[in-house]
Amino acid sequence: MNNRFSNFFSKFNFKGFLLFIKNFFLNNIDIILFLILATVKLLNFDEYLSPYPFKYKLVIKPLVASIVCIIAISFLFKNKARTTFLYIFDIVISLFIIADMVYYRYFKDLISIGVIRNGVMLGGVKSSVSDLIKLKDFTYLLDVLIFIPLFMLYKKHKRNQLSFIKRFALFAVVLAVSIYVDGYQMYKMSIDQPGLLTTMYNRVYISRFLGNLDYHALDIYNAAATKLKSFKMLPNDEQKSIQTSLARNTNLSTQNMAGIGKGKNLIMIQVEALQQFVINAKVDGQEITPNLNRWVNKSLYFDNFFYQVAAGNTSDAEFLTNNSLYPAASGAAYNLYAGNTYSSMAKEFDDKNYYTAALHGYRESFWNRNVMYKAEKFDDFYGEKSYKINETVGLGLSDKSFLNQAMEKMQKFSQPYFSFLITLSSHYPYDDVKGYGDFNVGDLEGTLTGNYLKGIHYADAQLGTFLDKLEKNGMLDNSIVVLYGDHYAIPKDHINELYSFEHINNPTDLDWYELQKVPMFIHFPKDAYKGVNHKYSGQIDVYPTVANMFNLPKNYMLGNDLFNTSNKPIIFRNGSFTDGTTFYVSWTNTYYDIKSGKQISETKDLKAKKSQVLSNLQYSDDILNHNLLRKYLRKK
Ligand code: GP9
Ligand code: MN
Repeated sequence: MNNRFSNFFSKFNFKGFLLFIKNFFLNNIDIILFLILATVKLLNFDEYLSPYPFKYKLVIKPLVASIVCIIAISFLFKNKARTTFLYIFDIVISLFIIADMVYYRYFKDLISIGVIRNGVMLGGVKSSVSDLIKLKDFTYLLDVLIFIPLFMLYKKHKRNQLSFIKRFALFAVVLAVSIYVDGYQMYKMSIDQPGLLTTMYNRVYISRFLGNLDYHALDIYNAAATKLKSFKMLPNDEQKSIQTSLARNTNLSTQNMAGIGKGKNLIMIQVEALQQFVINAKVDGQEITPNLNRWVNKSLYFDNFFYQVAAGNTSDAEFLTNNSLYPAASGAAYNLYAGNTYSSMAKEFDDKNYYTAALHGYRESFWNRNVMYKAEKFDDFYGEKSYKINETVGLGLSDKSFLNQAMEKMQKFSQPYFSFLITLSSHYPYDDVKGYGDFNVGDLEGTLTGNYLKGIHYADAQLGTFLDKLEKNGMLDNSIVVLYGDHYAIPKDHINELYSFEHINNPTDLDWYELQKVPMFIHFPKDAYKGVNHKYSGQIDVYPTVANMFNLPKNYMLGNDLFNTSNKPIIFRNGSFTDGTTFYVSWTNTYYDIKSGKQISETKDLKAKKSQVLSNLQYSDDILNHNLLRKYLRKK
């Protein structure tokens, strides 16, 4: 054994090996240094974002792969240009990190193309930008400064220059391997967090688990893909049909409830995960939502009102009720189209000299709200930073404290005002049962549905107190209240709990869809117009209905005024629809007769309806992708 080793070593040309290593190192210091420095900086920033002990293993693969992608591209350049390219990219990475760090300090989020495009860098930041930039942030630029002399020297250093073919081959191989590794990590995330890479709703999460470079690459890709769609010219006849469709509420034959809100305040409340099955329902002999039941009875209640959200979830609900346009075909409109022009509810109220404010107790940048509310022309957005975080229940500030503090703010609002409030505590997975307080859910104890009932019972109590206070202090004498749920509470993977709670045996897709309602009621001063309206309706119809009551322009809405239209299809983003008589379920291409619950075959009329539904969705996509409202509003 020993002589085999001694033979090996005697033959092995140790000197030659050392020379090879020395030359390799001298010829590639720029790449080696870039790889080390970029990895250290990006890992360090990742650790800064991690709320608990940082595990580099969770991010090292995509993070290094993204850096190697850049190194692969550098092989396309000759030596000197390669060194300059890597040096510049080292500066770019440092600037990304510093900018994200400053933005994160205030918004607890990362900068995006949308943020930059809408100039909402630190808009509304109470402290000046300088307070947010810390000296230590510039350590991320230290290497850039220290290596200037080395960089200048190294560029002059004689290195053997690979031919273009060899450099291209290196580029191709290294890029392919790094994209494979990085792409696989992104694929895994897209499985683990469906929709996240297209909606980008949790930018911090993407950066933490893919690395900051991948996050910015994905953000730029999504923004570019959306922009590209806008270059496709729309034929004139299509633009005409879009405008006709948008103006569907301008020449209606009736004018019921027109102008009854003139000069009054509008208080619109979006309730987190308020699904309709809890209204007037009981668990273990107790009412789940006693307060909302009481207010439903004092209001005009729409008991066949559907949520129409898609990947944008809560933000889609807001988008639908504030703009009467459909959610994005994929991704979240609040992220993808925050640079668009809208004829939003806040804008039109603004034009009527209303004070308009959005109020929500969670991070300002979550769902890109701080950017989107600017695009929707809200005068103010009172996000998390505007409240004393003196009590948390569920995801953040408790509904109790949020609604109390919101009330204090509203009392100071100049009238008339449009206040849009979004609650938070009853948020999936409803696990803050301690915070929700005691509420006996019988044998549902410990189940998701049971915890949800506790959560919504808690939210109901806070909403009851809030509405009662508004009534008591006279604020409702001159205000109309619209309250609705944002989306489902019980997800599909727990739907059997809901079927059993509702005593539904052998459920069909129709049963599932009929449960996808959220309550919506409109309260008028002195409890006027109270009653139940069974009309099939959806979140997209809120704005036209409000516009009619408050004499707002109604030229750019795809929803229908519920007081002056009927039998209009309620359209869902996946192409399903209902008109109150028939339900079409797109994923099985099946029609149901709602009364009998039976499947029915497609008729000519139903086929025509289905194609009209798809046109409506296409119109909405074209409006967003081509930012058509900017064009139409400019022409006005
Ligand atoms: C966060 C809250 C929840 O601000 O609106 O959003 P969701 O997770 O329900 O879409
Ligand atoms: Mn929600």
